[in-house]
Amino acid sequence: MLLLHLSDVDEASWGTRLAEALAPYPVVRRGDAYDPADIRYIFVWKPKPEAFDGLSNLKAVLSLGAGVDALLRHPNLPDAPIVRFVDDDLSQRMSDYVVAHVTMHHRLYTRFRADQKAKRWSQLYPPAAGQTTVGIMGMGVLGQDAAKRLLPLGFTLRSWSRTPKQMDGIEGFSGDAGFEPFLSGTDILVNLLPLTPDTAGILNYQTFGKLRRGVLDGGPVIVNAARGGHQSEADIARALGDGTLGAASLDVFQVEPLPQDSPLWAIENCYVTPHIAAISSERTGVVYFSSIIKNHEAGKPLINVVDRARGY
Ligand code: NDP
Ligand code: OXD
Repeated sequence: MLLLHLSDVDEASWGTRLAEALAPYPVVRRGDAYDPADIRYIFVWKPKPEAFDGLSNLKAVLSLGAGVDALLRHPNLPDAPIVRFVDDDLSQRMSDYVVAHVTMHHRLYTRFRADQKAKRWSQLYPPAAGQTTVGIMGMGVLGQDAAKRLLPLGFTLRSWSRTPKQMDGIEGFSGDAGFEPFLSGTDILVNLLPLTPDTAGILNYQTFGKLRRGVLDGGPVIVNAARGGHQSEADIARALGDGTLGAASLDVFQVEPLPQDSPLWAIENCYVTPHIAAISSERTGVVYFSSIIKNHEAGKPLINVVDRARGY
């Protein structure tokens, strides 16, 4: 039996579609009558503290989110494998966001927008894409997809990951020793890391100060589409104010929704979006999670299982 526990998501709609896809396999929702011991899979997004109570025969926890940092912090998380969402549609949406913000900053949007407001005709030629280096932190599913879509646009690309990665046309850096060399040649820093104890707070003033200066007018740029816990918002505000950073695009925040009194709302060269870079689609998600359950029930191994020791 599959149990749904989806907060802030249309649980009824997911439930109906999963029941259709899995029929005759039983699917239940919170509030339905069921014996917790019959639940073999639970499908979660922002599970409440009691979400896993009594689920003594769980075969897997299915995470609607690609990022599992909050799930791993759940106080009553059972010791079952966690399967996270890995999906072409999700990757495409994330890359859409990354490409939009990288190209916007590469073409000095902040500068020309300000010029237009001031009715100022001031010619300044942005560097060619090839002269601009985009550094992607996190070369997993989403980082690799973003890189694949930025490459044909002509950008010079580099990546940073925990273990060494080789991708055609991309200069790879890894580990602690590779971090500063990676930053020192980066003009636009894109964060697609998972949030773990090792990556928390990585977007800080010290990091910003190590990025390359002199290529983009106004200073280097950061694009954070991963997690708010990666960034110090006080440091971002400071760096945007004193020119250490030329601009920032932020989709995620330390506290969401971003509090009304956050200075980030009003900073001209800060582009705030409300955690919408990439949504998990119901259409593709139902196919993905139902096939994982069917395959596992048929004796096949689970895929995209989170490594709890690594934290992602
Ligand atoms: P993956 O697990 O596929 O990739 C993670 C990458 O980060 C890997 O390349 C990994 O290195 C690298 N990494 C992990 N720890 C470190 C470290 N300490 N130092 C250097 N590199 C490290 O994740 P995804 O690409 O699927 O997703 C990334 C994140 O995007 C999610 O965790 C989530 O937080 C966020 N996200 C945000 C969304 C939004 O709407 N804003 C939507 C979906 C996801 P290695 O390859 O060596 O293992
Ligand atoms: C995710 C997210 O991790 O939407 O999937 O942030």
